Amino acid sequence: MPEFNKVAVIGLGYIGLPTAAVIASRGMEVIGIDIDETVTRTVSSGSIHIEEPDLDGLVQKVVSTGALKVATAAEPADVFIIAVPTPIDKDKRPDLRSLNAAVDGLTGVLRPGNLVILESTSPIGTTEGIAKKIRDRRPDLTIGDGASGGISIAYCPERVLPGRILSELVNNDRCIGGVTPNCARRAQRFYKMFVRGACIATSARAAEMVKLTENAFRDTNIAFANELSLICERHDINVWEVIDLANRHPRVNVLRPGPGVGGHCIAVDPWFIVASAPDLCRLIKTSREINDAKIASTVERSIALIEEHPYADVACCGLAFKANVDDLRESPALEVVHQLSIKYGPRIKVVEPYIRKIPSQIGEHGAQLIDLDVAIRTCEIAIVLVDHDQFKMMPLAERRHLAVLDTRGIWQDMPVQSTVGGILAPISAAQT
Ligand code: SAJ
Repeated sequence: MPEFNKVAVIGLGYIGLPTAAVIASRGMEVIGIDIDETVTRTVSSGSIHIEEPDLDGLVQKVVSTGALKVATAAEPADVFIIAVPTPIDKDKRPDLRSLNAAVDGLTGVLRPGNLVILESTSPIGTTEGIAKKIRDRRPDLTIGDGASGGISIAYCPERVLPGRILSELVNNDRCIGGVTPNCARRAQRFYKMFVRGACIATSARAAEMVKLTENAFRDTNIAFANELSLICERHDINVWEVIDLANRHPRVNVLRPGPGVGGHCIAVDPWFIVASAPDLCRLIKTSREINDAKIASTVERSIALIEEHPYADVACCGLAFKANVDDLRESPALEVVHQLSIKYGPRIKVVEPYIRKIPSQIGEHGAQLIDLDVAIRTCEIAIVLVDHDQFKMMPLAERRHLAVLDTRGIWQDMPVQSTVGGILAPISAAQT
């Protein structure tokens, strides 16, 4: 009899739904649990509520075979995977309300020998806190190895990149932290059933710190690139050229500057570390502040360019937090366009191929969502905020008339006289 037959995945978002679908496709019985009935309705009809390559086909398949079912409350299973949002509150401290509700929901249905795994990004000590809560509420259960009837509790952070989730879920290495070594080994056995990457056991606290470290590391590196872009701008040097040339050094790999850092992970997780040791977190906190400040400087640069063309319409290219996704959460592009729409109203034309409806906070000022080719034909100014492939592929001949602020460095082929920190100066007739 296999050790793990039925798996409950709590939270059917960007991580939970693909995880549930992949596990179901490996022959296990999966129940996807979400408190949002529109989500469970969508999934139970074999559809999806998020944009992710190939996920629709996989969900359709596992729902139609009955391997993936849904519910709005926890029910008994062998394994529970918690994949609910763990955002920050207005004081930039972890907001664990969804996580606590998920743990409360599953405590009542736990049975001896269950395995409980937390995948949500969490502050250090959260997994041990879950073990304590379970011990307090269910004194009939012990924590330990499933073989002796104990409940095993582990932390295994998700590491997948939106846009490549299905492949990274299976191929990435996993770091698995148990509240005891036996808990880690048990969770390792579970992940090996569907993960091709290495599954490495550690303690729960170390695994929590590993996850936060990964995203804080990336945030700090992007902050370096963003700060560099401002310094290059001051010195009238093309930052993209500097980065390309510096990266030819065998031990240098500068990341790309942009309009700020978005998404629900990198713009959020470093604050979990800061909240845990405020007196020690100088670099991590400053990096967050540098990346956040890039939004304001992008707005400032946009205004400077728009003011040079008092009657021109402005094509704002991209709202998503990064290339080739539909996700607008914590998106710097969305914030930049929001601020420009307040100032310039109907002159703002938004191009975002991944959404069908303009967000209300932008639309209410008269800005419209239009197609890229229309925007390029009818606008004189373009502000590139996201490096979607569709924007990259726009031929030079069709966009050479534009005055461009290219915050992502994707249109570096424009025949300009000077490039200033990502700004491609407007081309005069004499220059072309
Ligand atoms: N960005 C830049 N310059 C760069 C790279 C990224 O400005 O050179 C910006 C992006 O445009 C975006 C933000 O950073 O606004 C974050 O994008 P990302 O692609 O770096 O990361 P996410 O948020 O999509 O996913 C990250 C990943 N973490 C790391 O790469 C360390 C992913 O593996 C995690 O699973 C995910 O966070 C998560 O859920 O924690």
